[in-house]
Amino acid sequence: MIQGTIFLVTIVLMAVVVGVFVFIAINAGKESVDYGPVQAKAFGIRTGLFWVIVVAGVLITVITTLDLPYAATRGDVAEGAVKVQVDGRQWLWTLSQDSATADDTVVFEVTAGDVNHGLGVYDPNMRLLGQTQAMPGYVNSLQLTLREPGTYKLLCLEYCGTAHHAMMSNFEVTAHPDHASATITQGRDGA
Ligand SMILES: [Cu+2]
Repeated sequence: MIQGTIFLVTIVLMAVVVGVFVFIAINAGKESVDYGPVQAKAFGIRTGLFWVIVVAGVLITVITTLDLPYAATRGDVAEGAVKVQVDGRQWLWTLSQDSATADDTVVFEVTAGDVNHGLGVYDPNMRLLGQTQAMPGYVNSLQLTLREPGTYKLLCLEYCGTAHHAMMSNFEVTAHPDHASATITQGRDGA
C-alpha cells in the first residue's frame, strides 16, 4: 500500500531531522568560536545584496508599469473607432453590433441592466485582451484595437448568479491583412 510506504519514509526522514537538531543542540556551546571575521564578511554580502534588490526592484517596477494599457484613461477615443454598446444582464451580453474588421479600433461602451457584471474580451486564442466593469447606471469604455481576424469571446468576469459561467457572447472580426496581436488601450468614464 503506497500510503503505508509514504508514512514510513516520512517518519524516517522526520527522525533524521530531529536527530540532526539533537546532535547540534548537544554539541552547541562546547567550544567558543570568534564570529567577528565571519560576521564582517556576512554583513558586507548582506549590504551588497540589499542594494542589488533595491535597484532590481525599482527597474522591474518601472519597466513593467510602462507597459500597462492605461493610455486612454483620459477618455481619448481613437479617430474612426467603432463604437459598440454592450449591455450585460443575467445572463447574456446584448451588443449593438457583433462584428468589426481586423485592425479596427473598437470602443466597447459597457453597462449593465440588473447587477454588476465584468466584461472580459478574449481574442480567438482565448487570450484576455482587456476587461472592464459592467455596472447599472454607469458606462465604462474599453478601447481595443482588434488586429487578428476570428471569433472573439465576451465573457463575464464577475460572479453574477447561477448561470454566470454561461454568460458568453461572440464578436466576429473579419479578415484584414497583417499583424497578429492587439494593441490595448483602456479607458473608463462615468465611474
Ligand atoms: Cu457573471
